[in-house]
Amino acid sequence: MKIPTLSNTATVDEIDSAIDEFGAVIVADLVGAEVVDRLRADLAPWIATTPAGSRSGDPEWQEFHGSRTVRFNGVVAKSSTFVDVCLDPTILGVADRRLIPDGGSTQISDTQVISIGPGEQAQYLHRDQTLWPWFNQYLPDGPEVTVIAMLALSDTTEANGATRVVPYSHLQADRPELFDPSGSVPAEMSAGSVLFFSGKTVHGGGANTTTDTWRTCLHIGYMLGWLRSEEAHPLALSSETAASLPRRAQELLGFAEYDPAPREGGRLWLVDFEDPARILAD
Ligand SMILES: O=C(O)CCC(=O)C(=O)O
Repeated sequence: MKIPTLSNTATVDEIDSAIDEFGAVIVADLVGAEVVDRLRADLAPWIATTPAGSRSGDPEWQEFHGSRTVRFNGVVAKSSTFVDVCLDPTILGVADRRLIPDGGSTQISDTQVISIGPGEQAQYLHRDQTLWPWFNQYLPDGPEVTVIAMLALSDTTEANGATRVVPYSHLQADRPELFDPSGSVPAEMSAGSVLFFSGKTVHGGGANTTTDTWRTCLHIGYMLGWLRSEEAHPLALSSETAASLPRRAQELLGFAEYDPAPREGGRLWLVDFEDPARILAD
């Protein structure tokens, strides 16, 4: 079995349907080579100097992060190109399509470079919606809480640690540890391709069995706008830089209010009843 792959002319509807059916889909060559090159160049100093392994002392985090994987957040502050990627009409369109019916406005939970080095073991299987574990009691139904766009910054292969996805796991309620890793399939793709998957889909980073090839991807987690994000973007990015971003990027990164309209509900993330984006602009 293989993860379905669509061409970069696929519509948001087609991508959304493929995620509904399989739990994940690859859109080949979605992000142009020029954008990928700029991202790689912007991020190269951090990729080169961030030590592999976890910075956490917590053994569970250490196992999750791996010992030969370079990871860091704060991509919005490290690459001005990131904004083009997170606003890409297809990438953001898929996130909005899956999240807005349930939640109002979409936000970004995390921006994470994950570069899996030679000799790394497979990451344990998990669901990204477990960041907010309360929702797991409603599996496999319940709202879509988070949608992930995993952009390949290098070619990804089974050998170098391509993300492993358990097909149809978004339609099941079993805990991730009950899934046999041998039933997972690798998201092999060329640089510039994007693996989309549901927060309900069981997956994990693959083992890197090569001796000399790094697998580098950018994980962008979009989430329901009224949840708390994994990353505290307003502490990673200066207010001056945030003020220069397009309004939609400010909304995605928590520099603007959450407005549920046209649905019922309160406005959230205000300063004295005011939209923070208006204060940023002063
Ligand atoms: O690196 C990968 O392929 C997946 C990583 C992942 O799922 C995670 O760290 O949450």
